[in-house]
Amino acid sequence: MSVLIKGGTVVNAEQSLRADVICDGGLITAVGTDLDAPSGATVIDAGGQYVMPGGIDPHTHMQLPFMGTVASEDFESGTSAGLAGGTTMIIDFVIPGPQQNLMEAYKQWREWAEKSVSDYSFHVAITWWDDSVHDDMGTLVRDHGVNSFKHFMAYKGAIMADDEILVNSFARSLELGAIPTVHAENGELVFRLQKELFEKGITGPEGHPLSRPPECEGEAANRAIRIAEVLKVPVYIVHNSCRQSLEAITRARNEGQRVFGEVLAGHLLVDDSIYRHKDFDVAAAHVMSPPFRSSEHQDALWKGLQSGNLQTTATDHCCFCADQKAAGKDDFRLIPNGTGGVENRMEVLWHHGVNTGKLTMNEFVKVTSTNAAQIFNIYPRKGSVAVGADADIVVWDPEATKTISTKTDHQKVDYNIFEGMEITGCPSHTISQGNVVYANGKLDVERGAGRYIDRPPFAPFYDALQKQAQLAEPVAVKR
Ligand code: URQ
Ligand code: ZN
Ligand code: ZN
Repeated sequence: MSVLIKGGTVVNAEQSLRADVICDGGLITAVGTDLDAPSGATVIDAGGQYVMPGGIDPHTHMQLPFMGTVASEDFESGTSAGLAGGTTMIIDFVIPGPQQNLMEAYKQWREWAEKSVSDYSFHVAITWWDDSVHDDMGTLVRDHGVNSFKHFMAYKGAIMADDEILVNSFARSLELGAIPTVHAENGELVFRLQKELFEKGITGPEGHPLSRPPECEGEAANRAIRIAEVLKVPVYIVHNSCRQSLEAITRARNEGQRVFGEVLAGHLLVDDSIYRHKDFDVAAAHVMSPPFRSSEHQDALWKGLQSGNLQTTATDHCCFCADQKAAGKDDFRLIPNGTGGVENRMEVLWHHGVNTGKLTMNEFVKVTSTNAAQIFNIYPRKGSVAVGADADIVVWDPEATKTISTKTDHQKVDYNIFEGMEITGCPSHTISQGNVVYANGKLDVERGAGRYIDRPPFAPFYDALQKQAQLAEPVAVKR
């Protein structure tokens, strides 16, 4: 299928220019003025619209088995919802249980993801440690295109990584040319605060944010950053929700340490008063970790994006419906943690970021696509409207208006954390692998069309270490 996107303004991270775009064979084959349509091409009139790299959401959990249930969104419906919102690639997570073989878990998630309708990749979580984990990390980098390893510093008694795991895995990541990423909350402190609150009789969702104060996040973010500093490895902090973790990142970056920070659309726009809502279902629908915070933290996070101290935006799309959240009806600790948003990330960021002047259009492209592509080493294949790049494109109508609601959502969750939000600016068309998969409100996707995207290691480390290993091999001395 070939597509001519005519009359639009191409907006990349570095520049905007009036140009037509031709996609053919899954790639962008031409970017220029007054291009003619190849014979049989689909022509999209992009007059008055912006032609941007498809969004990359570097943090989703489709059909995640978690806290005794399974997330309601699967890879087919979740990637479809992403396309409806202009996101053309997700990076999800393989999360082995403690003592579970990494390759077995990786194989399981690869099977689950085969039904995806758009491209995807996986961070692999390190939830335990022994020599087999060390070796499997190497196999995943060398043979399976994994260049990032996740560490949950929260979730004691489940998937929490202690300092021993962090230190071993961070060091191994450096050897392999991979980047460690962390969910930064002090799991021991959270566990204790949860217990104290519950024993005091605070059992409802209002206990959730009380048990996870921003100081717990700031401590863990700083600890992960300091471990990375000593081991001389880059580090990526996922879903920063507060001033304290941002301060840890900013300090390190100001000292030249290679630290990256991610922020969720939800943490920029939803505040913690929701946990005191009289309706349990509404409050529980917002239980995710780290929790939504007060406006003080939202303001700090916006400044983090504007200053460049936070580089990517994501959703942590991990959906649980009311019947699942009800598991914590009498004990907030049992409410499955997670909220949706993969369909709304770009439009809420455009409305509250670009329309308000907080972000330029180019900065919007950086934080919704290009930076994630560069950090996870798939740029310029992804994250750019340029000849030779994958034809993953969103045609953005800056005048279109909508009111966000589960009633019109494609994502499979019964509560939208942005419910009722009126926005201006959203996709008119989404192109994935050169196919028009979303046009004027209608999806036209194919189950299984999504591809697993290999993310190469940051070669210099890996190659150098391989050479070093060969040199170190004892050479048999001929007598
Ligand atoms: O912690 C995560 O990122 C996963 C388990 C999704 N849930 C959440 O509350 N963030
Ligand atoms: Zn997390
Ligand atoms: Zn997550």
